[in-house]
Amino acid sequence: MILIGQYDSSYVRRVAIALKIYDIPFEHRPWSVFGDGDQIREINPLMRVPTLVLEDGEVLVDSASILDYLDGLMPAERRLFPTVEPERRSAMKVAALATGLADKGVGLFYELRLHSVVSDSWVVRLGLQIKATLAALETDRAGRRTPFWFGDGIGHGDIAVACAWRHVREAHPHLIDPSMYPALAAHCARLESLPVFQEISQPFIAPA
Ligand SMILES: N[C@@H](CCC(=O)N[C@@H](CS)C(=O)NCC(=O)O)C(=O)O
Repeated sequence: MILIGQYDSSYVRRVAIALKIYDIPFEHRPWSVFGDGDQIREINPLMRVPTLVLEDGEVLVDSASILDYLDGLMPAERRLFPTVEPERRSAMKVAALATGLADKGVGLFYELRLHSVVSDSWVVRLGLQIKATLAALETDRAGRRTPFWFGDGIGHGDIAVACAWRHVREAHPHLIDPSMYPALAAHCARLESLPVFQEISQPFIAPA
């Protein structure tokens, strides 16, 4: 398998971390969506990362579909989402909030960086969405005592939250006061200390 995209993308990072946890070998092509956009478009018409090229040449796009495919390669007991309800829907909700948070963070970055006339109302809305989502995640995490979100083992929700938290904070250093989200900050710090998070890591680089 070939994973395309840089690890400063929270979506690419969470796919790479899952690949590592699943012990699935892959080649990494750290192409930039801007600098290497033409190359990416030849493989993925959306010009987005992550893009995963499979052994048979099939190209998978979008982190949720990619992870769903990878989960299907694993026996139920190794999957990073629970396979039974209601645990599955709870974990998917946390992961969806985290990826939605990442979407808002990326959207805010593009709005501020790429638009010659920035929409103030859109920027305000994105900021509200980011902070409200962080507050919801904080409340949920603060009510739990387990080392990971849903118990003793890492899951997709944990990974998605930690990747989105880091990306949003690095892309928007003045937007978030981490002291307002102590449970979330501690959760993400614990994950960042894991060897797999240290290996699959790249500080945010603003596109030129
Ligand atoms: N929903 C997508 C979002 C991926 C995404 O937005 N990736 C960004 C990089 S962080 C990207 O490719 N941006 C370029 C673009 O959208 O043109 C996923 O989960 O994979």
